[in-house]
Amino acid sequence: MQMTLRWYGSKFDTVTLSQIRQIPGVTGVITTLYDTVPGEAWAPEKIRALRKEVEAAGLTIAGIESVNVSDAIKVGAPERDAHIENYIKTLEALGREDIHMVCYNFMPVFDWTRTELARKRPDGSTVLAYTQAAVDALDPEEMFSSINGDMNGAVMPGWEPERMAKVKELFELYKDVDAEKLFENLVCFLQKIMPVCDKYDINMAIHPDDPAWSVFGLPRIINNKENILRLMRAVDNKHNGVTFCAGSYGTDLRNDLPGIIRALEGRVHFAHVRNLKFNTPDDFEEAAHLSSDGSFDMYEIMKALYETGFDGPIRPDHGRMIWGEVAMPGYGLYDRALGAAYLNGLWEAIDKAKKRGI
Ligand code: DNO
Repeated sequence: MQMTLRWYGSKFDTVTLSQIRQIPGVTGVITTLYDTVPGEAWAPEKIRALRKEVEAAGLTIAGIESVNVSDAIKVGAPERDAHIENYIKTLEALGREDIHMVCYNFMPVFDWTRTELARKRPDGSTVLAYTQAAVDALDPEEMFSSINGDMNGAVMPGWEPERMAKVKELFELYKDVDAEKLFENLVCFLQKIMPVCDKYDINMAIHPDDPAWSVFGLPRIINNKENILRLMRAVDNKHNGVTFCAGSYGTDLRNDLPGIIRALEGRVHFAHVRNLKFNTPDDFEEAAHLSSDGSFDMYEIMKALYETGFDGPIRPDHGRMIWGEVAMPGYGLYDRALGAAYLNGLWEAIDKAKKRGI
């Protein structure tokens, strides 16, 4: 595996490449061209410039998170074919720059949903949190304004103000799209892009729905072992793979996280490893990465990755806001650096124990 950190680019991130370079064991970044519009093709020269900037800092681009899929592709609107053509052009351009992993999601309207961006924990840190009661009490627009104030001046991916201004239109677009239709549209998208992925050896890695159930009545299709395996079978190509995200599959306590990893052997191309602390099954907060701080066994998660031969990029995920840092919620430097060091420690211990036959 390659330990990485997500980095939003020098224009948008408070964390710098030189800081990332100093986290022990972190050798790459997961990044994106943040100011692109889903449906448009990425300019090859911008990808090249980004790559040069990252390499000049002594790091590599270990993958892209995300090349976003447009709503037209998700709902199967008339512009779908043109948007898929553009997606293919983007993949070609990434392949030519030697980038071989692309994370994306197929969630309708919202990328991920949290109801609080700065819930205070007993140790004084603040974290992202979700409580179903808050979702049930608000409509999507109200929810956006209620969390907008907590963004520390950052624009959160999936919650861009321009997008939220169109929230009603977006809901309208999805009104006839049920889970089956969404799944069909996803399969159609993947079938069309597989040839370019085969040509450039690009691993597509679908991010699960977060949380793993329907919010505001919108369909969710990538939320448990059965559904993700159905997608793997529907487009049975190694390049049709998965982002294993512990914090997203883990929102549903019925999901056995190491079991999902093992069932997906050979198809996990990217891993987001983080911990959640459940107060009730409907209320959770994003804890420190350490097993004992939350509800998941991080050792078992890392062991399942190790034992299934996972060799893609991995990253610590949303960190707590600690030590007075002001950054995009979930994406500060300090707690993610602690997370990377901890996950590297688990990996080293698992690796050595295996090699010594312990
Ligand atoms: C949240 C992230 C998601 C993820 C996308 C992938 O912090 O895990 O926004 O990047 O769903 O397309």
